[in-house]
Amino acid sequence: PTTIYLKDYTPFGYVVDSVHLTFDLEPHSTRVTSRIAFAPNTETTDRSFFLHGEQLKLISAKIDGIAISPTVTEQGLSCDVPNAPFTWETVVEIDPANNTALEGLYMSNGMYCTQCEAEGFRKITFYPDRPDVMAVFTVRINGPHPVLLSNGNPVDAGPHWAEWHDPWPKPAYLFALVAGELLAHSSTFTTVSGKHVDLNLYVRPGDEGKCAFGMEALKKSMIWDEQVYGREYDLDVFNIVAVDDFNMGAMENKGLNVFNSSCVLASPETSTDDNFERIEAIIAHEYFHNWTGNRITCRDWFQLCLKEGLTVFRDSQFTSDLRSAPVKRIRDVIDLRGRQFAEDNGPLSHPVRPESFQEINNFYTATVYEKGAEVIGMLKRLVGDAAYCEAVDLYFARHDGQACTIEDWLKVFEDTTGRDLTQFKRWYSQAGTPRVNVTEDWTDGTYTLTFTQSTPATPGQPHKDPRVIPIAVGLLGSNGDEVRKTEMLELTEASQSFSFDGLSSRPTPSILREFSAPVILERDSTNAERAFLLAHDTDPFNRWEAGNALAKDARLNMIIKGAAPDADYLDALQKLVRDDDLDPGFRALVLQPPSASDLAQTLFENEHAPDPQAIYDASETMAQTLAQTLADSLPRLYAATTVEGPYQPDAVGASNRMLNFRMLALLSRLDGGDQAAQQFASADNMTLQYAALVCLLSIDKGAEQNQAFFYQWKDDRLVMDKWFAAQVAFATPEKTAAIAATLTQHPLFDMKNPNRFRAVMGALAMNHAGFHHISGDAYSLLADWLIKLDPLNPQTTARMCSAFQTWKRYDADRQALIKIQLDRIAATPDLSRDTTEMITRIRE
Ligand code: B3K
Ligand code: ZN
Repeated sequence: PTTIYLKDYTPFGYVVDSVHLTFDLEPHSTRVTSRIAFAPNTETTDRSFFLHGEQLKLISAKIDGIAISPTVTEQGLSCDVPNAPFTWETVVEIDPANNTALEGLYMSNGMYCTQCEAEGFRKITFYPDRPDVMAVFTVRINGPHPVLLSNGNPVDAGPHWAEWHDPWPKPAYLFALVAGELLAHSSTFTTVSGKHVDLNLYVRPGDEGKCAFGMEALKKSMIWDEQVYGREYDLDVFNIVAVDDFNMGAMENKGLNVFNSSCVLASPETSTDDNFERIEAIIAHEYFHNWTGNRITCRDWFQLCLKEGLTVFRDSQFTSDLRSAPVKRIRDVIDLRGRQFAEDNGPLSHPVRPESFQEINNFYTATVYEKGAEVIGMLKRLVGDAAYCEAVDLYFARHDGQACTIEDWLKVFEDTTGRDLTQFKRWYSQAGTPRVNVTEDWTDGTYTLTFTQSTPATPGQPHKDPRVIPIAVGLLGSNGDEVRKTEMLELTEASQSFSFDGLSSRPTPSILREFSAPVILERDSTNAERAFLLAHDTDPFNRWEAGNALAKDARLNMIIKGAAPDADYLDALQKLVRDDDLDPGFRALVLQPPSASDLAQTLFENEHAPDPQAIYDASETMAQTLAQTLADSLPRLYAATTVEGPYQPDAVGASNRMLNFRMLALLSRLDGGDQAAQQFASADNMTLQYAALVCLLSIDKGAEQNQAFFYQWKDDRLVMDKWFAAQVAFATPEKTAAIAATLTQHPLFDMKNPNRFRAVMGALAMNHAGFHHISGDAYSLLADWLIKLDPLNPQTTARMCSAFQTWKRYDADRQALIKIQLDRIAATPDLSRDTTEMITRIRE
């Protein structure tokens, strides 16, 4: 496979003035007629003419009306063209019904839909399929379906046809088409300047009762973007379509967002609080792309974080504004440490802006998205809120309608603030998570913090230079008062000290408040200090972080030293649980056990090969001890967090239910699951029903409820995904692989549906002790299914290979078992480019 390099970028020799597409829809032989106005690109002298095209049957090609015979390969087509404006016309035939890769035009339950990002448009017609070629599209669809949709505004329609025109020039990856028997849940929105917009959420018949929440989330997003970023919507319609077979969450096609149905459909009976929050965030994310991604797009795919990092940052600001900001921040950091740190500290480590790739779909990663968002957050902390707004305004004013780079993005900050961001740019070019070590000194009334930064080598990057790291620090006095408000220290050197004068006594530092930079902070601390911070820190994130450090240390001591559950930790939690002034969601997060993979990563960093079974055993013992220690408080707090009245997916209710779930989980350790069984039986919403099922499965009970759940929900695909996943995710280690294997034989298991495949195989990989069970059964089961799925759906297969990315953390036996599977996958004949690249990188 060929490797593509950022440094090799050159513009295309031609610009596209307009594109006219006609689709004659047929399941196995859809005809796509294109008429494209090309003109020489004055920015380059290179006039070679190559159009991408894959899996297309060329029927005819013409230049200015004259038939030609271009050279066609598996990748595309080339031919001689005039060195002057010309009209290009082709007719091609494609087979959507046999498209199981779910890229390009494909069929899902009888409906046609498209997924073009990153390079799927080339499976629809011959085209310069690169984001820096932007054009105005007009699309005509001929087909018998009642709903025929494309980007932009509707022009006209008749029986069995519809025409759409998108006035905003866009790259081909934002093209979309949908056709099918769909129902619309409709509403309207009036923009800040008084423009009327029709909003539609299209779903399959039967799903119309699950649209209301998504529609409200869309309107909230539209208002928020006007108010916070000054961004107004720019078409007469905004359409969203829910699709059951989809490789990822959703896609921001201009005016026609396509969503995985799991990321848009919601109802109290079928969706949990977490589902509601996630749906709200994804709808916002895709909507926000209209400006950060669509109006201003990426020059090339190396710049992916330009749109993704910024849009993730925007959607987390949105969720923080609508819900609890501290809870959102804590959850984001848990997620970052779980997924991005694992990636950044293993064989798949790559910079936020990668410098090479074989298959770009393999770079839609936690690093590009979540670390990309953290980088924007750091930039905002460094320049301040007002300067951030000014720079972003300039970005929109200067680059609207353009395909941009990270350099363009940083330049608006340099121009508005006068700062030199050369060193800051290392966040985009250097892979790996910086370690920041802190020591402190207290001499003659001066308190000094000394920070030392270093980043371990990552693939292809043996040497790392120091980065600019914003470190938010506050100081607390002995009674818990803040003696120094939060200050943003800028660490720029490999090692640097910061002093604080005028203090009457040695303070307790609160460092890296709000998790001000995506680094690993190394600092010697005591249980007493952590308990103090958990009780008093004025920064909610660090308050949680202190509890999290206690929680992790207590478990690590059990694992490494065979210690008993730590009394200080148990005591601190007892105080926390009794503190009714604290937000229930916050308390739930402190009570949430650190994830097994987070513990494994920390063990590995401290030169202990993690033993997944030992991590599991320690966590079980801790849960049992915690339940006994908190026994008196559990029933009271369980009752106090039971939300009365009909279910509402609001933040306050969800926050109470988070703590309610923690209480039930602990209660189940004491009553053998009686309370959970009762809750399961009486639940009138999925949050409570699913929580009860999870509590039961986690103590290896609930067979009866599991079956009842199946009969109640077997006709609801999305709830069935939960059913498949829960049984695997919460299985005990020795049973996990067998349960997953049995479920793959279930009549409702369908490997072609990515949600169902991920429900079983994703849950298998997430069940840490089960996946890494020393039998090796889970490793070989996952490999079997990756090998089966690869010829059908390379994208989903490649993504799931990352389950193996942490393999070098583990002991020699497990490494040997995993190596066998990696070799076996690598040796599979005709393995896709996607999976080949992933396995090669992981094996290195
Ligand atoms: N931009 C899409 C992701 C496309 C993934 C292609 N493999 C969704 C999003 O980030 O909003
Ligand atoms: Zn995105």
